[in-house]
Amino acid sequence: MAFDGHDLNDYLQSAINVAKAGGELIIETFYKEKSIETKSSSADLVTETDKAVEKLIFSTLKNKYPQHSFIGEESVSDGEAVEYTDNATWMVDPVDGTCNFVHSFPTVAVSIGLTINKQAVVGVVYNPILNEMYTAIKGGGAFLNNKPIKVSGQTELCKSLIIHELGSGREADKMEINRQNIHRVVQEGKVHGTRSMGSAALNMSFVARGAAEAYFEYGLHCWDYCAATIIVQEAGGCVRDPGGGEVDLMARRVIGGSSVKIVEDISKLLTPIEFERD
Ligand code: LIP
Repeated sequence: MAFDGHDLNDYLQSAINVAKAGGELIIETFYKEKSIETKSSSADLVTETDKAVEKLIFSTLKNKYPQHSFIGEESVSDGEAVEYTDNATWMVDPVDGTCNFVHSFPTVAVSIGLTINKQAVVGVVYNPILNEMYTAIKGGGAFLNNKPIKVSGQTELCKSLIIHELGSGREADKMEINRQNIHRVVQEGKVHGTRSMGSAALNMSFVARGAAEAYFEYGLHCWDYCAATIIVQEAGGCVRDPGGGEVDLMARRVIGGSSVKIVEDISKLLTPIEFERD
């Protein structure tokens, strides 16, 4: 599949290969004791494995695509600037769900997305522990372990299962708005239930596979939702900025759902939580 002169199939295959290699490192260390450091808050964690997986992914993809740009969770934490342009840009979260990884809770994923002209066009979300590989390229459909997936298509909020996250920030005012948002979605939306898996990439992939109707979060980063954005879109779902309009990968907020109606109905119930852009 070509996009603006780029061979998306080649990029997808490279992302799949390197996600599997990164996944091997996660599997090796998953049940071992980890050395943990904290970043922006006591709940924002990083381990040696996060760093090793990002290093592996970056060195492999930079070697193959030296003209491309790269944004990675751990590189940015180490002070690298986020440079987001129209250039082909890889957005990498080596271990999405680091807190889960630390606790050997099996929803963790290597998340590798690619944007061209600021649009997500390739997405790989790989959970090596459960051996689930979600993939998509623009115009090519979405897959779980090579089998096509699609969203549930549900349009009624009162028949929906909703995923949300507390996030890793611990500022009291933001946590309070988050709590009120969830409360409103449950009470006013009369939803079937809510879930939190601790990984934005997997949360969105669950919407893509039709296992939940929507996911929203404020405060996450571009590397958490870039790959899964194209996966949900290619599964027939809708991904937007919860403030309205197209999804904005730098806005640190996202809502993805099984239908435009579900996304709009939930968005109306949400009070925005402000974060500095990526
Ligand atoms: C995590 C996200 C999750 C969010 C956490 C964190 P990490 O990514 O996937 O949805 O709630 O705050 O950002 O830090 O484990 O890669």
